[in-house]
Amino acid sequence: MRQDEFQHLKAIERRLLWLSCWTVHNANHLRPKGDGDVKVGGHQASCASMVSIMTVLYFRALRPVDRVAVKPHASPVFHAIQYLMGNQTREKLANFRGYGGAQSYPSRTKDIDDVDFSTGSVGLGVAITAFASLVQDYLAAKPWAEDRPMGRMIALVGDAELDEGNIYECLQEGWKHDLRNTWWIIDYNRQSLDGVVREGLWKRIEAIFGAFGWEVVRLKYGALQRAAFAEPGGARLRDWIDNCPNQLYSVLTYQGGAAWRARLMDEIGDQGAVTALLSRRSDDELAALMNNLGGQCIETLMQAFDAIDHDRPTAFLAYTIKGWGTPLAGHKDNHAGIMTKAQMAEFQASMGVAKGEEWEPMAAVEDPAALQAFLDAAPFFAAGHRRYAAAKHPAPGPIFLDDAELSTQAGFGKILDALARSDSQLADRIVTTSPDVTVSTNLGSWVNRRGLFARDELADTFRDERVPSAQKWRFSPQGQHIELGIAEMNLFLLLGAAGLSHSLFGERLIPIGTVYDPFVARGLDALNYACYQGARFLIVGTPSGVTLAPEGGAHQSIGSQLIGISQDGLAAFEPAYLDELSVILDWSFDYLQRDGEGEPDERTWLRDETGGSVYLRLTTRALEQPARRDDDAFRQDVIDGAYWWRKPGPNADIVIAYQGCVAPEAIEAAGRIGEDRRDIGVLAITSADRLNAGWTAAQRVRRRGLIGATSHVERLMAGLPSHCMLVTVTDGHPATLAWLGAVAGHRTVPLGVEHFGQTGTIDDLYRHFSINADAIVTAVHGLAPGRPIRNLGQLV
Ligand SMILES: Cc1ncc(C[n+]2csc(CCOP(=O)(O)OP(=O)(O)O)c2C)c(N)n1
Ligand SMILES: [Mg+2]
Repeated sequence: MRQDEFQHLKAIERRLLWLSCWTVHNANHLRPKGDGDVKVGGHQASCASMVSIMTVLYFRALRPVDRVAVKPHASPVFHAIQYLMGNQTREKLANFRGYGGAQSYPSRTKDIDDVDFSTGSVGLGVAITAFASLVQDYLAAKPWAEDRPMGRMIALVGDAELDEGNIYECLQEGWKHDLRNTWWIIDYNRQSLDGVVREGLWKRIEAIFGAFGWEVVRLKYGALQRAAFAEPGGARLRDWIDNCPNQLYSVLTYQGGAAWRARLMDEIGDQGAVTALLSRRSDDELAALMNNLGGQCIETLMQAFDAIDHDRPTAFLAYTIKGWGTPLAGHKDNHAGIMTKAQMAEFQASMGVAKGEEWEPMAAVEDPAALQAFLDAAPFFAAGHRRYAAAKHPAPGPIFLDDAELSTQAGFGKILDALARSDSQLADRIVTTSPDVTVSTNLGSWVNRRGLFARDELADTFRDERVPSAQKWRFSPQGQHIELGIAEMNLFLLLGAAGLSHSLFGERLIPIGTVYDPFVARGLDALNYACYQGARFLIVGTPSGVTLAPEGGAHQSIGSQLIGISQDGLAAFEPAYLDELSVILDWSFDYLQRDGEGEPDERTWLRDETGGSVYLRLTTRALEQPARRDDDAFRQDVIDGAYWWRKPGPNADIVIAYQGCVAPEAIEAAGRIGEDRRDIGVLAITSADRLNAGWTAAQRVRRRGLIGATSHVERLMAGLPSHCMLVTVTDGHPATLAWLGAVAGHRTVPLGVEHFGQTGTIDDLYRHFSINADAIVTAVHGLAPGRPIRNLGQLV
C-alpha cells in the first residue's frame, strides 16, 4: 500500500464525512421553522457509516465502466463526492432537499451528477444491479453490440434493507442466469430505522448468499483491531468483541472511550496483559480502536476490493458504525437524528473547518494541491459524464393482420411472430421477457423463432429426443428471450435495467415484457421504479379483467387501468380491435426511443416528444373484426386515445363510451337504443390514460393564459348537446372512464367492475357485473330523457 495514497484517501474520507453532515445540517436549518434544533429528517448517521466504503470505492476501486446504486440515505455522501470532483454545484448542495436542489435520494432523472441508478424504495436499487449485469451479458453476446469492457454493477446496501423480499427473489433469479460482475456491499451497521438488528444476522446473510453461489467477504475488524489482537491479551479482546451483543456495542460506541474502558476492565480486565493493552491507550485511542471495524477502515477496504480477481458475484459484509465519527454514533434513535447546533459546532471544530469555509472543497486539507492532483487522477471519473446515447431503430410500420375473428392477445403474438420472421433492424433489438407466462401470453412463436438467451448453449432435449412439442426451447447467446421465474418484481426490474441499456451501455434495446394483468400489481413498485428512472419498455398485461371468466376472481384484474392512468412515464392503451393494436404497437416502438425535450403537442397537449414506456392491456376474448381501417386520421385518433365508432348526430341524447373488449356490448346496445332514439354516438376509447392526461394538461395551459388550448377529448365532446347522457363501460374499474362526464359537463353513468370476480362464462360475468348490452340499455332507459326503450333485454 502506498502511504501517500492512503493519506489521500483518509483526507477524502474526512472531507466526505464533513460535507455530507454539513449538507444535511444545512438543509435542516433551511426549513421555515428551523431556527432551533428542528428535525426534518437526518440521515447524517447513515451517511457516516458509508464514508469509508464510498471513499475507497470511488477513489480507488471503481472504473468508468462500473455502475453503482447508492443506498438512498447515503445520498449526501454521493453528492459530496461529485462536489469534490466538480460535478455537483455548491448551490444545489446547499439546497439539498430543497426545490431544485440535490435530491434527498440519488435520482438519475433529477440530479445532475451522473447518478447510475436511482434509489429510494429500499431493495430495488440493490436488485437492479443484478439485472443490469444480466443486460450487460446479453449485450456482450450480440454481434451488433460494440465490444466494450465489462463493468461491475455495484450496490451499496443497508443491512435492514436486506429484509426486502425482492432481494431474495433476485438472488434466486441471478443464480439461474449465472450472474457475474455484481458486488453488493452491505453496510452492516446493525441498525435499521427503528432500532438495532437481530443478533447473529450475519450468519443468515452469509448462508443465504453462499447458497446462491456468491462469494462472501466478511470485513469485521479494521487494521487497528487486527494489530491489537496480535498484542499480548489481544485474543481476549477479540473474543469479547465477538461475543458482544449488537445493542451493547452500540451503547458503548455512543458513550465513548471512558465507557469502553470501564466495561472492558470490568469484563476482561486481568491485572495482566489485557489490562496493559487497554492502559496503553487513552480514552480517545480506545474509542478509535473499538470503532475501527472493517467497513470503517480504509486499509481493510482497500485490501478487500483489491483481492477480488474474479467475476463471481460477491457480497461484502462490511461491519460499520451508524453515525461513525459523529456524536450520533451508535445511538439506536439516530436514523433520522441530526446533530444539534451545539453538537455541530463542536463537530466542526473537531474537523478543523473554519467558520465560513463550510463549503470549501479543500477546507482543513493539509496539502490541497497534492489532494487535488490525486482527485484529478481518480480512474472512475476519467471518462467524464457516463450518460450514453444510442441510435434509434426505425419502427417498421404497422403490421396488420387479416383474421376475421381474434383476440388482442393472440394478435399481439402474431405481430411479434411476424417481426421475428422479418429482417428489420428493430426486431434484432427486441428482447422479450416473461415471468413464467411466456407461452400463456402468446410469446411462444416469437421465442421459437428468436430463441432463449443464455451465456452458454443449452440443448432442447425434447427436440433432440424427437418428442413433439409446440415450444422449441433452445438457449444460446444469440437468443432474444430472457425467461424469468414467476416473481413479477424481477420482471419489472429487468425491464427497468434493459430499458436503460441505451443510457447505461450505449446500446439500444427494445424490451417487451408480458405478465398476467392482475399481477402487474405484484411488481408495481418495481414498475414505478423503472419509470422513475426513465427506463423504456413495453409491458403487456394479458389476459385482463373479468373477461378471463372461468379462471375466477384471483386472476381477474380490476384496478389495473387506474394504474395505467396514474403511473407517470407510462402510456397505457387498451385496444379492442387488431387494427388498433397494430397501429399502437408500431407507434410504441418509436415512442420508446424518443428523448426529446419538446413542448407539449398542441393537438393533444401530451408531451409526446419526450417519449416513455408503454403498457398494453390485452385480452383473450376473440372479437369479430371490423373491416380494416388504416387511414391517417384513424391512426392518429387511436394514438390520441379515442375515435367515434359511430359519430353522434347534432341532437344526440346518448353517447356510449367504451374501452377494450366490451366493444361488442357497447355497439349492440347502441343498435338497440337506436331503435328508439336518434343520433346516438359510440365512442371507442383506446387510451383513457392519454385522453385524461391531454385533458388535464390542456386545462393547465389554459389556466396559464393559453385560452385556445384544446385536447383531443375536448374536441370529441365539443359538439354534444348539454342534455346528452354518457354511459361508459369497460371491463375494469368504472372510474377509468367516469371522468369523461366532467370534460364538457354531461351526466354520466359509469359501468364497470368494482368487486372481485367469479368463475363462469363471459356472458355470466358481464351480466353479473352489469357490463353487458342489457345493462347499458337499462342505464339509458332509466335515466336518459325521451321515450322508453323497448328492447331492454333481460334486466339484471
Ligand atoms: C420500501 C421502503 N420502505 C421503507 C423505507 C423507509 N426507510 C428508509 S431507510 C430505512 C431503514 C434503513 O436501514 P438500513 O438499511 O439498515 O440502513 P442504515 O440507515 O442503517 O444505513 C427505512 C425503513 C424506504 N425508504 N423504502
Ligand atoms: Mg443499518
